Amino acid sequence: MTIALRCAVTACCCLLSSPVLASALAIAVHDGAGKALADVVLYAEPDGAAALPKTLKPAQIEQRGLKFLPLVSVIQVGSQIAFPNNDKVRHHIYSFSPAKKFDQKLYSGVAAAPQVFDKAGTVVLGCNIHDRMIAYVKVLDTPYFAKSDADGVARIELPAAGNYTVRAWHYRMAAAGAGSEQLVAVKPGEASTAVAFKLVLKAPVDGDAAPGS
Ligand SMILES: [Cu+2]
Repeated sequence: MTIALRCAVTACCCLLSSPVLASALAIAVHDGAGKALADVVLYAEPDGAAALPKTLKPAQIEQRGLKFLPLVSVIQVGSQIAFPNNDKVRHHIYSFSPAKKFDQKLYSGVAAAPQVFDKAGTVVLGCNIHDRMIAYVKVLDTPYFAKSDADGVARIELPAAGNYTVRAWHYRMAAAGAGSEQLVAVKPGEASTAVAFKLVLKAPVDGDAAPGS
């Protein structure tokens, strides 16, 4: 190892081992009846005009058993999603959503090119052949996001303490605004700040909402 390289490695290790006061949001989401709510997209935007870092991770939505998996995806603007078809039948994916319109004609396997989602918004995916197939993609400007698990719990790691606007989104939410947004003050030295959301949902329609509606 050259001296220059050794110095670089040592400096790097020092940076990694220096005490970093991590901040995070520990979020719990329930529906109007108090039941834990999974598949809620939660995201935080810091107050002020600080530039948001891009941490683009390629994602995928597979098709299996005539379903899109996962049902709900959350990505930062500019991210790519691949659409591997793991069914024996072909699918024809489309979106009419203004944030991302596309039409991927009938294909099998991994023949579909990944799509880049370059505008913030909500994208609803459907399949032209199988009407009941539906998936939701939430495309966000912020890299600070998470999705609630089966216990209605999510954790968002933050770069620093400060004031954040935290929002919750569910595909069956009655309306944005009502209880879906809060201002949260994250104090320095507080490892995790608890946030609770209660979202009022519309009743599920049989087969859920039609894609593109
Ligand atoms: Cu299909």
